[in-house]
Amino acid sequence: MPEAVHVGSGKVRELYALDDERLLLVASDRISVFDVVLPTEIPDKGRVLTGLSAFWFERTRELVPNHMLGVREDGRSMECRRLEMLPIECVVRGYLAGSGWKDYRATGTVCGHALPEGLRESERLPRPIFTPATKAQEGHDENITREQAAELVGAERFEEVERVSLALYEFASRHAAERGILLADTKFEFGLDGDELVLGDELFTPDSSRFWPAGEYEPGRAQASFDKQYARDYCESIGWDKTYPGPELPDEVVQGTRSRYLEGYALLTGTELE
Ligand code: Q0Z
Repeated sequence: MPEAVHVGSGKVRELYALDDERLLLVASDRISVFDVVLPTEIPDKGRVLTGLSAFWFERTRELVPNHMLGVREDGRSMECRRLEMLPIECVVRGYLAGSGWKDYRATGTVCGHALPEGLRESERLPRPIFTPATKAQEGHDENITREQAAELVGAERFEEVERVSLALYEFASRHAAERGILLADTKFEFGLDGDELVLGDELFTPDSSRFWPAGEYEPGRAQASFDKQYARDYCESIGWDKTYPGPELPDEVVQGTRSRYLEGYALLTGTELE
């Protein structure tokens, strides 16, 4: 039997089967900006993202079991339990950004949650909300109502993933806020091992969450991204039209972006990446 069989690709990650029960999730150093993967890599980005997921999986074990079996020596590869994934993305929003802000501006609601009038872009919500989405094979996930989500996974399972998702967000947003970082929103993917609900995929990484520096927070506008702002600013400064292929990044932008990832990792985990 070969050591690992490639079974899937994300924009910046690869998935391999190790055997019938185990997968290997590998985070690359690739970076996507405005949804396009750039030709230039950010050294250590993969190890930062896998290290962050591992940090959070270890610390949230009492809230919900997760798929992590271990991180390999390379620091970027995580061995996981193979799950039967649920067909919804579980999103929690504490602030009004991205598609949540778009939907609110158009309808005054997000995924069926009625919200107060007059909220501004990036504003903190009265309380965090669970806003499920479908998993798009290509393109962007589409927000769905709680009723649609309950139809896809069953009413009982829906209540469970909502309760667990809100508890996870509460735990991580408090941890982050104590370290000067706002967790605006985040996405979870759950699966089943038999009848047991298990948290899978990645957890509270900058690719699955919006992290904002608390010191620069100002509602009424889009917030600077903790990790990618350097790269985004550069890409806009050269007039790139945001279609494939993206531009090469100059070394100073690579180093600046790498520093932000390492800084975020150190702030959140209290340790430097080895
Ligand atoms: C995760 C994905 C990636 C492409 C499937 N523990 C699990 N059991 C079963 N399936 C998955 C997991 Cl994590 C699973 N994805 C997302 C990740 C490349 C797609 F690295 N798809």
